Amino acid sequence: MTRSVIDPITRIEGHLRVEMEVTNGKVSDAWVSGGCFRGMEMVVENRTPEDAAQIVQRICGVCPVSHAHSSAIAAEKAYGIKISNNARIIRNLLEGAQFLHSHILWFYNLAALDYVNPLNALKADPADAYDLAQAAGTSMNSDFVALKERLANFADNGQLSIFSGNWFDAEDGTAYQLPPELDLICTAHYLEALTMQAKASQISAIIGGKMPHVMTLVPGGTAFVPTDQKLDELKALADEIYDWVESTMIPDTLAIAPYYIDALNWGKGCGRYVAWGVFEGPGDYASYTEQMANRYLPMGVIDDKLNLSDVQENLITEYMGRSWYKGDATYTSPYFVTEPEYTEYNVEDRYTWVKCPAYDGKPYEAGGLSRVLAAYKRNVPFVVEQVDGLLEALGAPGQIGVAQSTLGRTAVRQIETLYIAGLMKDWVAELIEALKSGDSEYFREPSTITGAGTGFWEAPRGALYHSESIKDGKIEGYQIIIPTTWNLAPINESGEHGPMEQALIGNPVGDIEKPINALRTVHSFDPCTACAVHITEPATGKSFDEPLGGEVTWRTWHITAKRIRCPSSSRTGSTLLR
Ligand code: NFE
Repeated sequence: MTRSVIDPITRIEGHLRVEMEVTNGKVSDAWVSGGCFRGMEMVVENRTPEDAAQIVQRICGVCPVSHAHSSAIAAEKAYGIKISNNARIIRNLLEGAQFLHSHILWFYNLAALDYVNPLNALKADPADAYDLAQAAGTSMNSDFVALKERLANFADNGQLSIFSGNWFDAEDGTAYQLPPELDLICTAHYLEALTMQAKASQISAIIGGKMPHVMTLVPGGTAFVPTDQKLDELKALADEIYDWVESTMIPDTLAIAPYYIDALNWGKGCGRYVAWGVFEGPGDYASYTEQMANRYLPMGVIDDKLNLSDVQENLITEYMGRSWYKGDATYTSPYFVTEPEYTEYNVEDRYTWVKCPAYDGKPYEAGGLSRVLAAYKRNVPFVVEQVDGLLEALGAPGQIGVAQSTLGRTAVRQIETLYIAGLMKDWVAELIEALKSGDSEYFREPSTITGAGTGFWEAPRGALYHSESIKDGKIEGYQIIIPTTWNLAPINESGEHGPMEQALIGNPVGDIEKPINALRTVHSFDPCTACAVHITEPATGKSFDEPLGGEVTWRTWHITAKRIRCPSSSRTGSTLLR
């Protein structure tokens, strides 16, 4: 038995440590630890819900729109507002643009370097790369000859820049399996992906005023009023992103997958899934449950036998006993409590700032796989067709279980990306039609400013929950459960590991220093520890009722707990804290 530790995990958002027990070449036990405290709930107390929708976006620079959306929905539920049709479409476009940005970023720039070795591309014959790209049906828009020269210059200078610090030499150089020509193609697309992310963020900025941290998503609807010129710009951008996702991201996934097919055999995790649903559907609804079930990516709770049910809010709990919070209570939604109390890093006791959310007392996975499974179980036609096609391409027709794996989790998210890219085109067309018909309602005033509500929504990384109680327009209590909190949950009160910990157990480890398969599994969840936990702001003067008392040092991270900082983005935060 040996311990293998990855700390910090790179190519994610935030600060994550993974500790594993390795026995006979496999992970036999695992603990994941988020190394920052998030106190955003405390920051928004006594503010207005309109302020909260702005402030909570500062939880993260990658998924701010989802936080604004979930917060706005919570306020709308508290105030009894149903938003207008125009607001619904515009907010879907804003959310969709952020999902596309995040999914493209994740696949190419965060996860792909676990499978693609740009240094091996130096051995590629560019002419063969064009032939291979054509055979794989993937795009040939980049100049493979020029790219190879660029990579050679990088290597000659000994400065690998964005490609440095990876584990391309893991397992004595056998961990990366792609032929050099496919490495060259995917490296070209890695760079194209940066441009496509910028285009997705352009959509966010057109509608949201800026990105990250948009200005126009407000409780009651939207403050964005489209003009013909802006609609033209949105249409052009949506078309371009769709074409790229369809012609590049999907075929690349199918080209890479056969070389790592073994990764269908591990990384399953807890095998239970939560999705609250995202992208509001058209028409009226009689209940919140009906609203969530009719979203374009619908709500669903899926148990370990893959049975689907509707969400029941009172089954959502948070357990404190293995995290750095006071006591070991299990709280039930919406009566959650955030009282930080750092002790020490000890995997036998408390070892993370991430709380332990559960549904019906059990760990549940959140994310793209959860959403796609919920849509599949609810017979969303595009998703059913694409998932069946993917399973066939992976050599497992009809076997939905293979999606429950490291490679499956990575691949199905591309289906979701294509689905959302297509919906973006539809929503632009729908908005143009709505405006032509003279619909000009964007915002609805509340008739009361006291109440309580929960915003069930999705961020790119999964099920997102903001819940608030409001009295006379001021927030009395606010709680958030972030997607990555579900996935990075520590051991629960029954001794069961959280979803990522379970997914790591059983992973083959061929190189104790560079456990690349564990890294592939971690990245398949696309964790954002910065979201799952967070830091609050000294500049606001906001302080805790019971400060933690002095400086807490935990490995490389220093948290001055008396006056904690609320970064405008997680990256800024990590830099400031170092
Ligand atoms: Ni910081 Fe986030 C997303 C949220 S974390 S990225 O997506 O909420 O899971």
